[in-house]
Amino acid sequence: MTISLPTLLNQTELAVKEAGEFARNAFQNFSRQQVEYKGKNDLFSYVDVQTEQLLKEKLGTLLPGAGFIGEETADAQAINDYTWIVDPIDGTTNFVHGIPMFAISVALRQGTEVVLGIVYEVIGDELFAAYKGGGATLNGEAIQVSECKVLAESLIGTGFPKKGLSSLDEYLKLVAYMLAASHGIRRMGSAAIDLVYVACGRLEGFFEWGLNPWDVAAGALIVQEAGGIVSDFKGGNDYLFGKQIIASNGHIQEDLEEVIKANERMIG
Ligand code: 2AM
Ligand code: CA
Repeated sequence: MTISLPTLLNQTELAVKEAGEFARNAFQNFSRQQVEYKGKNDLFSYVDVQTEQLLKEKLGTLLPGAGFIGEETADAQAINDYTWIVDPIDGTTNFVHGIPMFAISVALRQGTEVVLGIVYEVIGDELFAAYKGGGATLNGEAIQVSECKVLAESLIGTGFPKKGLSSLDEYLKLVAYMLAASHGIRRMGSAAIDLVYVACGRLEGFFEWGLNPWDVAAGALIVQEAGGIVSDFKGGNDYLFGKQIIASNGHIQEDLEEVIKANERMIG
């Protein structure tokens, strides 16, 4: 199957915007009584499920036969030559608390390579997009990572561990170090948004562990296409399924790796 990535990206953007419209309306009418739990601190609602359903239907028509890995879809193992990797709402905890910072994340994987990615920050109406080799855009305008060269002048995104809090002490040591070594830390509550903020130069770097492929697949490609670097904690490429990710403008990548390596017990 031969596809044109720029054409497919345009079509995917339309599908994502339509799903965004649904999520935006749902956000404006949402009540905390509608929250459900997959586990402790693991929230979701009908909005996650229905947004994913909407996307699944639309994306299915764009690329018949493609696999689909979505956060909410239980039988999600249908990996194919082409596979969609979808988080219908990244930042669900923000969503259910009425914090307007959440995103729809859609990536397309061909074989083992992510070739297309969209992160749509719904309430801010900011659509970040990239396809392999085509650069990265925000609402259609080209974006680049920041030119800042030193950690001391960098703003760093991260997320706090939610489950398996056994490594919390190590994590807090890392945060304490990073706070002193940089301009500060931001915790957006959406890894997809953290990543695209690196891509457009609002953040210099980002690190987190315990994330799933649907949280990072699209954002990681967008960072790379904006001139940045993405790796696992050891500097390798296992950031999609490996549950460890560092992303940066490239200039501070080694600094971030060094700092995280120094917390070796944590990265295991
Ligand atoms: P979500 O909103 O789609 O659940 C916040 O630091 C990031 O961690 C978000 O991308 C969030 O994705 C993700 N996240 C939230 N709960 C999680 C959990 N229980 N396990 C792994 N990742 C989680
Ligand atoms: Ca989600």
